[in-house]
Amino acid sequence: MNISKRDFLRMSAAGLAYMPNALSAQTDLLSVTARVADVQLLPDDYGKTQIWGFDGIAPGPEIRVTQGARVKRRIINDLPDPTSTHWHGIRIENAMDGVAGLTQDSVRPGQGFDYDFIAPDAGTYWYHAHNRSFEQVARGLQGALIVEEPEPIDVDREEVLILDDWRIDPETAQIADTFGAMHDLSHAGRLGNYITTNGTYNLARKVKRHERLRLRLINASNARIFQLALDGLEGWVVAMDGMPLATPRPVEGSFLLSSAQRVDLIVDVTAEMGSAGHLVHLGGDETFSQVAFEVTSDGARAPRGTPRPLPPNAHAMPDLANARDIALLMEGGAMGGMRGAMMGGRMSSMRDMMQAGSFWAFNGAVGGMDGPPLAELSLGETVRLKITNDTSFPHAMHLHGMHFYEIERDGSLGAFRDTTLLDRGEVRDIAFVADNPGKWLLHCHMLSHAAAGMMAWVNVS
Ligand SMILES: [Cu+2]
Repeated sequence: MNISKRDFLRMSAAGLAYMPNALSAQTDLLSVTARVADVQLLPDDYGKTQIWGFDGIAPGPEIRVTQGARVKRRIINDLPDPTSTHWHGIRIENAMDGVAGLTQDSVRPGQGFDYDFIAPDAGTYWYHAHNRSFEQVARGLQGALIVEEPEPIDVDREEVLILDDWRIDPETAQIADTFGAMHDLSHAGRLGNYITTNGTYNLARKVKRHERLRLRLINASNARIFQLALDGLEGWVVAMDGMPLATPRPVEGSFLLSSAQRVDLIVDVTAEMGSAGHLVHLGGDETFSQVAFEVTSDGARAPRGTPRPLPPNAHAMPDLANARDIALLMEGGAMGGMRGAMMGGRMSSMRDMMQAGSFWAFNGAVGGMDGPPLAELSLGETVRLKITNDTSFPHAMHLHGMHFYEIERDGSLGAFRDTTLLDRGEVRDIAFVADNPGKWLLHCHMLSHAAAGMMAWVNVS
């Protein structure tokens, strides 16, 4: 794909003029440099892989603050392409949301952007590139953003586990340069052929029997829906997308974690001394150890039973009785039967859409950031959004700036999330209080889908 004329104009606009690395000594801002690097991503008998990473690693450096503290980072762009950085799941002020083309200009090579915001909610979040994200995230531009509770949680230790998949050419050990491939745009997105946790394929940790761990799982992949289970670990879900559950829920069987979703588990090691517990990834007919927890010593403590819930994050509750109803119909893609949609203000055939690299429509129009908002929302009002997935693929819909409740079939409030997974044909209502002013993206987090039309935004004022 070429840089659009509009992006080119943005890139040529005057910005902060300084050289990478030159200014970081003159400021109290910590800097992170997005840059190209060669890393040992594959097993040792393969060569190194060139990635794009924050500080040259993938995942990037973990950013960790206490609830209510400021996150201040200068992100320096030492990449060949413009970029921006999104802080996924944070109730952030709009100007810091990092969406190139909506909340800020893209940051061109050799320049930087100073992000400075408060992290109001404890939980597991992440940061990632948000310009040509279907390419830049696939190249490695992502990392964990952890907001700790003010008081320590009753666990022995915690592990941040960033699940990712990569599309690698095994002959060259390089990331396959197939960004924006038609098949990915129109089918299930860019799925990889090499799965990692924290940048390695065989992550293992030594643990004690009966040790209690908090596992912070982050799915940083472009499109993969991980089906996960526990083996030799007794676990409870204590938070989803950063937000605590009122009552920890035992992990029974498997659970799904879509692109961009997070789950916090508290697990007790039940595997025997000398064996291992596993976070298990179920892939088709096979199961894999995503992470191994090798029991190398006997803990002194016995099993502790159901953990206490994490302290809640304070949020406004939706007023469903007075909610504004908005519908979002998702159509298109391969085997979707859509014949055409509005594109650039004109009714276009699927063939014309394909030639423009667009395959999907929201409410009959190819989505993007250039058109009008899906809705103009009044600050503080409750929105009830009915999302209908009338396509042949699952989609992971992400709202920026505000968490939402999934509405259960009986009308009650379900999970409080920032990314909701809709299976093919599924209809789901979500509800949120529009209490954060600004322009907020609502898009599929299968990043190839977002690039191909599954994108909208709302304006809260
Ligand atoms: Cu999608």
